[in-house]
Amino acid sequence: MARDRTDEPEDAVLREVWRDVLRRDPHQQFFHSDVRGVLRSIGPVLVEHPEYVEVVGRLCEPERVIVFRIPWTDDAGRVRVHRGFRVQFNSALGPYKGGLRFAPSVDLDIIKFLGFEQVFKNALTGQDIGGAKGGADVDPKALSSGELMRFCQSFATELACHVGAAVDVPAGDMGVGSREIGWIYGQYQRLIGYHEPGAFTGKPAVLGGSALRPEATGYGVVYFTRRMLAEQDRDLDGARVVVSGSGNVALFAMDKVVASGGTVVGCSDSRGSISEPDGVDVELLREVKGQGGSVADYAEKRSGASTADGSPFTQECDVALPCATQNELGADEARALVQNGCRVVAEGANGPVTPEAREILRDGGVAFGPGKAANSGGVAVSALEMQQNAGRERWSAQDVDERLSVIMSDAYDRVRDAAERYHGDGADLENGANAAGFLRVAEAMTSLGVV
Ligand code: NDP
Ligand code: 2IT
Repeated sequence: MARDRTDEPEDAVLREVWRDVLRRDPHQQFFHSDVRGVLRSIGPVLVEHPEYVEVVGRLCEPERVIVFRIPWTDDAGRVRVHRGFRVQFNSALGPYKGGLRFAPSVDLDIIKFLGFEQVFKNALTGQDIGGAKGGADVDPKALSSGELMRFCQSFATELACHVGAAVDVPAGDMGVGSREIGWIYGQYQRLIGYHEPGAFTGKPAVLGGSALRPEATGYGVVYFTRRMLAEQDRDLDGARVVVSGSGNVALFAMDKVVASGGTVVGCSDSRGSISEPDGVDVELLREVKGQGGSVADYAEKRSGASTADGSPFTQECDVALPCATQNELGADEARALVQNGCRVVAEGANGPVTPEAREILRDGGVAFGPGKAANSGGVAVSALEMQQNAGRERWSAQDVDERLSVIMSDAYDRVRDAAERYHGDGADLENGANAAGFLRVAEAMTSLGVV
């Protein structure tokens, strides 16, 4: 896709930016695909705001890319080495902010793609945070708890001189939860020699982690989905929902679907998918996953559940929430969703729906909520955690939930309004998210001058 000349932007400036992106890193397909989507959306914004044309080239080049070695010793005494990353993409709106991913598939392409997404996502939250992403090419599930702690400490030792409450504030992502953030923060604090809880978010509550940060992404996706359904005069009450994944985002999204009167009829993990028309028992699933089990292990305990080899999205549903990983919902799944009468697809994960699948959904009349808006609840509550840490405050779960709900609703309005303004009535939310995110970042970059 990336090298197809017919895919080039028509506008001369955007075309030059696109060619530079391809030339600099010819193999970064995830990053290319994301940049291309944004360039496609912002043309009409640049017609209204020609003063923002000059920021586009700078916006597509990360401010700083940090790649480092992570040496550590395993339980057998063997020295192991992994590669760590932090891409500090854009700091125009505030300190760099974004998660850390531990997964074998992590490489510079994935981290740049996630960092670029984060710039727009963070802008859409309305909070003053720049965009970044990081991680390491490690499989945390293959490590003992002691090994993982030592790994996190080695990772933090390298990262320490690049982060800080006013510089760059990492959080969790796939394979990194509050336990790992606690270990990373512990090593960071030891190195700097004083307390700086605002340097990391998603910490355990006892270290200053915000109430509802673990739940925030999953709850936020459902709040966003409710606004999408309301646009169609529908709601979640009685809706059949497929949620892929069964990690942090997926499980809390399932909780909120059930609390909203919906039924989770299917889910998945890295080892397979299940279907359960009468509704997944989310607490039991959480328990099984917490013990290292799979969705298939869960299904064995439930008479109404069955396992399937392929994707969870080929079964009948009204709403689909891909909450596992990138590129998990392709053309075949999109066709099945259209055929089965699905009304809304909202991305809990980053980039789970392929560009081809998005087109099929659009043509099939299925509303699509892009991740940079729909899953922004996690980073939004991270920003609330930074605020609490800075003020030495602790807000109640109810207080945070009310703020989250308002932030998601405002993000929806921002995206909807930009879609209509720049791409016409009925325009899809992806164009709106790119346009609205760009407007905020471009204004900040222009105000700062050429830096
Ligand atoms: P977790 O590591 O907690 O969970 C990931 C889930 O996805 C697991 O159930 C995992 O399976 C499953 N999975 C991984 N790879 C595949 C695959 N190839 N096919 C099917 N299932 C797979 O991560 P999170 O829930 O935190 O993150 C999920 C997504 O949400 C990611 O895209 C992340 O970037 C995004 N996100 C996360 C945020 C957060 O706050 N955590 C915020 C915004 C977005 P298994 O259980 O077998 O390991
Ligand atoms: O993709 C994401 O938005 C996250 N992993 C959360 C980032 C954060 O800083 O809370």
